[in-house]
Amino acid sequence: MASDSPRSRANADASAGSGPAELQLDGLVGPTHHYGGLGAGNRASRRHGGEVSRPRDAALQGIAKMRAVAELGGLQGVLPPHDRPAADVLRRLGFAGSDADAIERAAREAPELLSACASASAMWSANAATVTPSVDAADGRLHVTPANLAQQLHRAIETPTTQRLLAAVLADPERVAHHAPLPATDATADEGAANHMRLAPSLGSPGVSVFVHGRPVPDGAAAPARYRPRQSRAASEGVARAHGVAPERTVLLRQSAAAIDAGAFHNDVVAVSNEDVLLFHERAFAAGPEARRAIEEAYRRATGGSPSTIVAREADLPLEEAIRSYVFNAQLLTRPDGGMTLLCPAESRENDRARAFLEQVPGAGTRIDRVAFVELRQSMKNGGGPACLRLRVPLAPSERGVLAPGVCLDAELAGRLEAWVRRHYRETLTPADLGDPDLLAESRTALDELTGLLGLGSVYPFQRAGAGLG
Ligand code: SUG
Repeated sequence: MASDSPRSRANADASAGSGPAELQLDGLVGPTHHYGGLGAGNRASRRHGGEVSRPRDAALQGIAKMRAVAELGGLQGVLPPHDRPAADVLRRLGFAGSDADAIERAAREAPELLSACASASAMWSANAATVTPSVDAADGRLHVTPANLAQQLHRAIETPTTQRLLAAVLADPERVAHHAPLPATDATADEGAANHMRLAPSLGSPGVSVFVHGRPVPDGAAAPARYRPRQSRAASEGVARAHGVAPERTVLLRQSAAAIDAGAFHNDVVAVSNEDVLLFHERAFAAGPEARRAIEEAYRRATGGSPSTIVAREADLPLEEAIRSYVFNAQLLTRPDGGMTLLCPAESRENDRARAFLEQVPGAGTRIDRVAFVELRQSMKNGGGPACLRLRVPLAPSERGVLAPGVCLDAELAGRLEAWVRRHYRETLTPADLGDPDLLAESRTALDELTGLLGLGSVYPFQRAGAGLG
C-alpha cells in the first residue's frame, strides 16, 4: 500500500494517539485452517481432529473479533498468516523435489507430517511471543521474545517466521528489543504470552509479572497423569531475566496437575488479567490459595495497593465446565471510559454454569462492567478462544509509532481483509485436501496480495526474486 493513501494516514493518526495503549496483535487465520487433532493436552483439538473445516468462515470470524475490539476503542493490529504447507520443512524431512512433489509424497507417505506442516496454528498469537512493556524492563525498552513452541512440530515451525513478522510489525530497533527465541529444547520449552499475566494499577505504570509454567513438578507434588505440561520453568525464568524484569516484581507459579489434566494446556485457559483486575479458577495453580496471596503480596510491595480479584469456585463453576466453555479465555479490555469489557467466546454463554458465573462478574467490585460475546467457533474447535488469537503489546505514548501503520486495523482495513478472504479462501477443507498442490499456490497468491494490503513488503521467502508462488 502506498504510504500516502488516506487509509495509511488515518492509521498513522490512530497509532499516534496520546497516552499508553495496549495493542492487540491478532493472528489472521490462514487459508489452510484445518482440524489435524494435533494439540497436545488440548481436548477440543483432539475431539475435532479429522472434521471438515471452514477456512473462509474461520478467517471472517477472526476479522469480526478484531473489528469488535477496534470498535471498543482499542488499538488493533494484524499479524499475517504463515506460508503453509511448509514445503521447506517437508524437504528437511526428506520429501525431496519441487514444493508440489514434496507435498504429494508427504500426503501419500506421512499425512500426519503434512497436516503438521499445513497447520494454520500461527493464528493463536498469544503463543507467538512474550512481551514485556518498557515500563517493566530495566533498560526502558519494549522486549519481545518469540516462543520456541518446542513441544509440538506444527507449532515449533512457526518460530522463524514469527520472529521475522514481529520485527517487521514492531519495527524500531531503538525502542524494541527483539530477542532470539530460547533454545528449542524440552528443558527450555516456551509457549509465550499465554503463560504470562501482567498486573499494574494502570497500563502505563510499572507492574508485576506473573509467569506460569507446568514443569518440572517437584518431588512429592501431584503430577499430571493424563497430559504432559508444555511450559518449562526454566523458559519462564529465562524470559524474565532476558527482559530485565525485576525479581521482586516477578511471581512464578506452577499450574496444578488438575488444571493440566482437565485440558488447561496454557494458563490463559483458566486465568485472565488486565491492569489491576485478575480472574482465575481456584484450581488453576498448584499452590492453591497461596497463589493468590503470592500475587497480592508482590503487587502490594510493588505498587502499595491491591488488585481486584475474582476467583471462580469449584462449587459454582467446576474446572471441567470452565475449560469446556473457555470462559477464562476471554479478552479483558479497558475501554476509553475506564470501564472494562470481558470479551468471551459465545460457547461460554451456552454453558449454564459459565453463564451464571459471568452474570456475577459485573458488580463483583472490579472495573469489569460489561461482558460481551464473540463467535469464533472455527478456532474454538481447535482450542483457540478470543485470548489465544491475540498478542498483547503494551505501548508507552512514545512507542505508538513503532507499529507498522499498514497493519493497524480500522473499519476500512477490516472491509478490505474480508473481501480478500472471500476472494482467496476455500469454503471447506478436509485433511485429505492438504495434499492438493493447488492449495499451496492459492495460499501464496493470497499471502502475496496480503503483504501489499498491509504495507509490509516482502516478508515470505517465496516472495524473494526467483522464488515461485508454488
Ligand atoms: O497449541 N491448537 C493450539 C491452540 C492454542 C491456543 N492458544 C492459547 N491457549 N493461547 C495448541 O494446542 C490445534 C491444531 C490442530 O489440531 O489442527 C492446535 O494446535
